[in-house]
Amino acid sequence: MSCIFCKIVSGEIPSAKVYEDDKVLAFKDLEPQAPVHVLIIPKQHIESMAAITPENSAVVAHIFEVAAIIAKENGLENGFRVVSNCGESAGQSVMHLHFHLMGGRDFGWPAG
Ligand code: DGP
Repeated sequence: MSCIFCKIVSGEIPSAKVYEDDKVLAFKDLEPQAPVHVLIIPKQHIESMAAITPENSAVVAHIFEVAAIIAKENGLENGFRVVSNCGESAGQSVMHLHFHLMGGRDFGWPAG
């Protein structure tokens, strides 16, 4: 298994966990871009948003439920951003589906 996020799921690589259940893991990003920057990932290896199908999409809905919980726990009442970079042009660097939950500062739009 070469996927670094699969290694974080298995515990082979340590992470600062903020949420875990049987389907999903959330942990602090190593290179935070905001005061709160958490990565929320499915435990199952899915390469990216481009690999979402009717068979595996339920975990995405669950990830958004978890995002709302984490945002509340971190006091992000003023707002937060959830981003999933998909593919090379979007800057995806880890090929395991993940959602960046960022908050604690103002964000510009459009991003990038
Ligand atoms: P992206 O560029 O959208 O694929 O985001 C990947 C993010 O993953 C990037 O913000 C840095 C983070 N990251 C990479 N390796 C590790 C790691 O080993 N641990 C943690 N906590 N974050 C990592």
